[in-house]
Amino acid sequence: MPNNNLTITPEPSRIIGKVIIIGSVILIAVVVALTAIFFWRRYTKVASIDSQIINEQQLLKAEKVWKDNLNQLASVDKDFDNLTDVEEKQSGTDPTSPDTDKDGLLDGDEVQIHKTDPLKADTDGDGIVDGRELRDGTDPLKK
Ligand SMILES: [Ca+2]
Ligand SMILES: [Ca+2]
Ligand SMILES: [Ca+2]
Ligand SMILES: [Ca+2]
Repeated sequence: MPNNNLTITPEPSRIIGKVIIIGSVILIAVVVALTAIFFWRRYTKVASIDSQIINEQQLLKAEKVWKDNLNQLASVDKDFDNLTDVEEKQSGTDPTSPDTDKDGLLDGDEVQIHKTDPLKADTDGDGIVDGRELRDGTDPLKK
């Protein structure tokens, strides 16, 4: 009677061969997985740095726009009297009136050219308003 068990039961060398194959498959899988994790981490790190740079650029852009707006706001002269709204606030004049004290001289001309008081129609108090003095050739700063 032939021994069928011999053909069914794997030889010890075959078992070892199978173990080696399974072992190397597991090893390869682990190596592939580790490599994948390594590259994934590296990629996500690079991506997060990229997004940080983009955020910084956006921030710089926003800051520039804000500064431009601020500069534009500072250079606005609503009433065209040669004083910007910001300068009018500093000198106390009305940014919506080109001649706050109604003496015939523009606020900007009083501050920058004639050195007269843009808030006083008659800077030197002699009874003649600044605009009239300049037209008459008298000094609006001296009585
Ligand atoms: Ca003005
Ligand atoms: Ca004036
Ligand atoms: Ca004046
Ligand atoms: Ca005067």
